[in-house]
Amino acid sequence: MKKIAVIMGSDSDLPTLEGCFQTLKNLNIPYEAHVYSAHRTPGEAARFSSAARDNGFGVIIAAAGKAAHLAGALAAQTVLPVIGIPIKASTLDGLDALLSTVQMPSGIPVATVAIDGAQNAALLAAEILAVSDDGLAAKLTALRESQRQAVLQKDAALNV
Ligand code: RP5
Repeated sequence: MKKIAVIMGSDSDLPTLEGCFQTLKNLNIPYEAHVYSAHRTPGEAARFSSAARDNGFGVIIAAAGKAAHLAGALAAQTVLPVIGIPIKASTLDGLDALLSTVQMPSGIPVATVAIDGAQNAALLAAEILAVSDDGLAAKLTALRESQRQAVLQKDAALNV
């Protein structure tokens, strides 16, 4: 199975990514996590991304706050799908990072999840890998069913 890269702009983003790591672990998807900043370590970020496909990665998840250029900077170096997680890290409550991540100019796409949407980033990355992995697709289908059952139980509990 291809690996997923989880790149964060700072180790201060790490707590927000817990849901991403946990979801990847639950699905038994191999991943690597790194701290590379688009601003502070632009060379390392570019080198990682340009080599990621040859190094066995299938998707890159990029989490960053404030003027969050990381996802776009990584996407510029690869044709692997890049998923951006805007991190709530400033007085602007993550709206700065959301706009910086989602408003990519034409030609270099970044699939952007919600502010702090770490779990959805992992699930979207898994769905991308599952296009060519029936076993992973079955796990994701089972997860959807467990979510459905959980909601139905909550519904039933309202009317006892
Ligand atoms: C971004 O700036 C990082 O992704 C982080 O969300 C934010 C603050 O970084 P630190 O100053 O905490 O290192 O680059």
